[in-house]
Amino acid sequence: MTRSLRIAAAQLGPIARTETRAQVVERMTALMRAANARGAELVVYPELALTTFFPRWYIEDQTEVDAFFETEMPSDETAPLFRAAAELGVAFSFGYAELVREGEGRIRRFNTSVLVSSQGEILLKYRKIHLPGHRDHEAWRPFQHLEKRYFEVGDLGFPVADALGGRIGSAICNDRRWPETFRMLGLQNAELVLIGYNTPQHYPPAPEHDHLQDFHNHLCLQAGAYQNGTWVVGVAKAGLEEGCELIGGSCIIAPTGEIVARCLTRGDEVAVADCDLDRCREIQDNIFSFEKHRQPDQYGLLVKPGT
Ligand code: CDT
Repeated sequence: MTRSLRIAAAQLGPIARTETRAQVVERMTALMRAANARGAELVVYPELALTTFFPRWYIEDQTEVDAFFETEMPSDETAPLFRAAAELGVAFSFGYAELVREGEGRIRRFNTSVLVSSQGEILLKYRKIHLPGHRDHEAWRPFQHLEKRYFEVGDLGFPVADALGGRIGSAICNDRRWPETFRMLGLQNAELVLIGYNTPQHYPPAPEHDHLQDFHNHLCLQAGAYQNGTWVVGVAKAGLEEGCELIGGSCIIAPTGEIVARCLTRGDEVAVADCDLDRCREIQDNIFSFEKHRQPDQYGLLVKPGT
């Protein structure tokens, strides 16, 4: 039996602050239908897909911040996406801001992504571990990047799920820049890694790298794929969003590190590819056979606290 999965990277163009979740879900559903018309069995959306990228603003009123978070999934507003998936028989993955109420009034907030079966079952949940940016308002910046303020570091580790005929892991945006993310998934024999992102073209701390943002995006995604012999799907929220230009470049990458499909615009767009999960073996059994060639005894520094 073939283990080929037809996957769509469903890139979203900009989402305005005034845009409702219902409007965004309508756009996402249209992309799902377009992907399904091309035979896709899995549709992958970006990080924080349901709203504008709110960490760009310093917001003092916590109630206003919490309005960007979801307290349940599915919710009334996201239900149409789940219904469309059931109707079309496609699985999907997307990111959202997750607010969890625990005992004694404790509230926790995470930058989360889920992989959902066509029947609405959550197959995999991941909470972002590498939170970029800063915690306090920094007036010198043209826009803020307050993920360290609004989210806690994810508490679920780097899980994988045996689903859709393969082994699937997730990461979120800045996670892709860290080889440890991919290696944690690679060590669990991941065959497919789903990654949504919101990456500004302008990087205020080192603007001399602005022209390299698209290059660095693909550099990390392609290296992660090759060095772990896994398929990678990277999906952007792209375009000029509330005055902040976000890169696009959503793509599907083979275990050899080659980009096999990619979006060409910075708007709503799907890119589709057939991903034969058995191709992971070409890399995982040979050049990057961990069993044969890794030297973990020599890597102690990697896990020494404080390094
Ligand atoms: N969303 C996210 O993680 N974005 C970061 C922006 C650069 S760090 C401020 C990224 O790594 O793409």
